Amino acid sequence: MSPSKPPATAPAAFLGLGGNQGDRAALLAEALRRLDRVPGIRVTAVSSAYATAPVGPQDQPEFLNAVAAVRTTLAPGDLLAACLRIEAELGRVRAGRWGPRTIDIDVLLYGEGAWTEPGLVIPHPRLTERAFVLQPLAELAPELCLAGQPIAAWAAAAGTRGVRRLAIPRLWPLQS
Ligand code: X6L
Ligand code: MG
Ligand code: MG
Repeated sequence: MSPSKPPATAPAAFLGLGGNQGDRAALLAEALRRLDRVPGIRVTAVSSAYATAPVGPQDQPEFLNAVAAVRTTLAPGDLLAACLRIEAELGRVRAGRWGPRTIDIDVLLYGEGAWTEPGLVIPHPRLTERAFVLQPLAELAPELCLAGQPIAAWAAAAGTRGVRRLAIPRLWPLQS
């Protein structure tokens, strides 16, 4: 392992990944590989992939969503910058609000903390409403407490409508 990989004591963060253009599974896997290769980011666990109905504008293809746990020595803003760089590398074109995308990588949680800076709010403000992130996040961290309730309770409240867990593709462990 590279010496630049964060130690197990580095803050744990959770990233939400999703896309609905191109080879969605290959793009998710490539995004995870690129995240893990960033100095200061180590991917430690990845949820199942989920096929999810689009939320917001519905005249677009079905999404593939997943959540990754990472350890990072990067500050939240630098973690977000790495996510946005990988989105751009993987062909994301920002066309209109909430439109189709090859890959979207959101910083959902960073340690126990709350952070706000221009362009970044942690915890992600709509995290507690969206089944397409709560279901995969609940696989990785069901007992993690968010706004007074465990993730599992938020996930149960959000339900599974429009969200289907897939046995394949398995996104983890990363293939070299
Ligand atoms: C009214 C107006 C109600 C807008 C909801 C919801 C907008 C979610 C944007 C909304 C509204 C979003 C994904 C997605 C998007 C994704 C699935 C967003 C940003 N990203 N649907 N829709 N997965 N299934 O990753 O989350 S656009
Ligand atoms: Mg985003
Ligand atoms: Mg998003």
